[in-house]
Amino acid sequence: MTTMAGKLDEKITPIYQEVLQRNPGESEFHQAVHEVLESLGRVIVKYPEFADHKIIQRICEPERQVIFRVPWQDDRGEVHINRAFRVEFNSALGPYKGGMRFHPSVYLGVIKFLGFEQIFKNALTGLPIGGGKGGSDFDPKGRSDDEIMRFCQSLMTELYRHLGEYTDVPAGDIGVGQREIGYLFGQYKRITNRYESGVLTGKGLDWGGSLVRREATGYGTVFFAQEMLRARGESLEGRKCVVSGSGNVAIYAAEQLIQLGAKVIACSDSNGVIVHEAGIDLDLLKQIKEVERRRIRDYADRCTDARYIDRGNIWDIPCDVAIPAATENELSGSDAKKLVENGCIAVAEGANMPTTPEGVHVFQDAGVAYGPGKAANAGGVATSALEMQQNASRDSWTFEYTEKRLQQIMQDIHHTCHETAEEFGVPGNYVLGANIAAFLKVGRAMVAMGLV
Ligand code: NDP
Ligand code: 2IT
Repeated sequence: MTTMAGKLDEKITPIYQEVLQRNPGESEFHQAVHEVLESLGRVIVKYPEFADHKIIQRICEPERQVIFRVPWQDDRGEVHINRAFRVEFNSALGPYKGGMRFHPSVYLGVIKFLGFEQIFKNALTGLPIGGGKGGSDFDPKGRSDDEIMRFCQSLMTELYRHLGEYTDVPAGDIGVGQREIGYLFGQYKRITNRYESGVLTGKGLDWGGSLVRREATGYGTVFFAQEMLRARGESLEGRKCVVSGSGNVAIYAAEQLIQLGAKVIACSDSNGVIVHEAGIDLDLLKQIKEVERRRIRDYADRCTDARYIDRGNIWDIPCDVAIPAATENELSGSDAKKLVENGCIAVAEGANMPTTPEGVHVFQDAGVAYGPGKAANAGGVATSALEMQQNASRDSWTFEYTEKRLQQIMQDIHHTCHETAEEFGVPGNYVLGANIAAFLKVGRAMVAMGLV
């Protein structure tokens, strides 16, 4: 449990109190709402019409929430029951869009925090996508392919009725990658008798997927870090970097860091940390995580100059640039202090809300270039929207073209956040810049569409 570090405007405090009272026990959702509401005091002074239309209250209430049972059988025939969610948060800018997370920690509060963040992130991409998120408390660790398939089929047997390329378009997140999207798509296609490519993103390249979608979140996060450094006359070249996690986002953040001349010296999973001062061997990391689906510990067994720290804290490793890419609240106030003491100059969030509110304030007070997840990791969902564009036109783009589009989108997001922060009198504050720019875009669309 974390405390909320900043202050709310007196007109906004009662709105937040109501969110707490209407959504008891959902601490991650409270945290995400508080962070956005902290930024909005200046907005309602400048644009009182948003208060008249109760835009903040409306944005904090999901348009629709679906909770359902997912029964499935394991390989021994034993029956299991999981719970799944889809929170369709806001469709002012486009169909609900956001990933599905399979992890035992999933409950309504986690999906609501992620869905809420997604509204603002998706607005920042400049593409026509609303905000949503889903997931299940299913734990995929150690499950066979057949078990994963049966689980995905059972989940989609309920979820399909809520989806559609113009309605709600899921993708991956923790525990959901191309394999799971394949099983979900197959079942959707079978039930609906429609080859509706644009109903899911993160698909395989042979069946409607987009080049660069796999790499997009990690690459985009690094492009954002590059822009933050460029704005200060610095670069990533020769920088020592630490990337937490070792999943989809972490691996491709590491890959892009290396491509831009930085050195990645550490990564992690929920059991421990790998430190490899010579620089992480990406092929080995991909072999262990993507091909063999094993634990990060194996890296040190196969690479003798790397060290494994069981239960270690990755933020103790001195670095210039930190990329949290595992999960929410993985980087505390004391971790942030340690990073600052060790000379860290930039933090770009690949994960959603990985830094606690105390940690964010430590970075901001120390003048660290800090890019919040909803801006820095928006490259994943942006490329999902590019996948939808390709599906709608029955076309597929080259890697080079798609990567250029991604890079341009990340530069535009950085520019938007940077300029908005200046305009509202808080230069360099990407949190305020991101929250205000995104809120204005969604809020204007909601006002224009009337009371719906
Ligand atoms: P993956 O499942 O591919 O990888 C997740 C990584 O984070 C693993 O190394 C995992 O370790 C670690 N991790 C997950 N949960 C925890 C936990 N509770 N404690 C410690 N470590 C944990 O997921 P992604 O890479 O897709 O997602 C990582 C983050 O990026 C999430 O916050 C996600 O919401 C965010 N994100 C993802 C996008 C995408 O396109 N995939 C887009 C934007 C944001 P272990 O194997 O030990 O569990
Ligand atoms: O958090 C996120 O932005 C994602 N998991 C990706 C969502 C998407 O629809 O591609």
